[in-house]
Amino acid sequence: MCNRTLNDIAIHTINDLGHQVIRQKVLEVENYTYISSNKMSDTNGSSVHNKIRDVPTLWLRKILTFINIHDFDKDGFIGHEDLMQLGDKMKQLAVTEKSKDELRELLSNRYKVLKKRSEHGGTTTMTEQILQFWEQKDDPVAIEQWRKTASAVFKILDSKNNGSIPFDDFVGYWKVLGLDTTYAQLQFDYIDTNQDGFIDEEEVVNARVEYFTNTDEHNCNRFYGPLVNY
Ligand SMILES: [Ca+2]
Ligand SMILES: [Ca+2]
Repeated sequence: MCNRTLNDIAIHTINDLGHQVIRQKVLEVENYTYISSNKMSDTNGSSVHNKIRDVPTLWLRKILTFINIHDFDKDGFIGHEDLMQLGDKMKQLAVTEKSKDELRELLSNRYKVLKKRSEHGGTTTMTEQILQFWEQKDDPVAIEQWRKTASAVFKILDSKNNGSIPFDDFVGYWKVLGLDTTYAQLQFDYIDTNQDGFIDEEEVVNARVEYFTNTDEHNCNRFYGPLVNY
């Protein structure tokens, strides 16, 4: 059963710059749809049009939220500079040697992915990043990578190195990401599927992967906080 309160939450904390960027980028997405649908002679054009038109609204808001909170320099997409800033923020959480190693590994892997993309023409706009998520959600290789990332995030947050995260450690993650922690307990309870009051690695991995792969309009997963509105 979906928690109604979670479902009703809209984002309040997004700053003006963030909001402007989101609005502008969503306009770009819509514009992209329009241009593509008018290029019917272009075989790729019509398939791109279908893809964007089919993207469910709630899923799109989840992805926009993910991109927005990681787009620290507010240029509209997640790039190298954002990765560096994420590393700086996550450093506050990585207290054990094990979690410091995990953070280095996580950043190095993400850096490689970004570098590889930029060498192949790269993902350089929000529209492209959204479409990429849309394709990846059905790609077992991408999903496996998401699992690995979630597992690394879990190990970074596991400050006592005992395979179990209490609410305090989870809320620390939301704080460094700059999320409104008012709703952190609701999401913590969502992740804690066996309801033992702690979140373990499997629960975190499942919740993070579900965030990206579940396209249901009633999905209550708010792994990255309240969703942006546009
Ligand atoms: Ca950026
Ligand atoms: Ca649990």
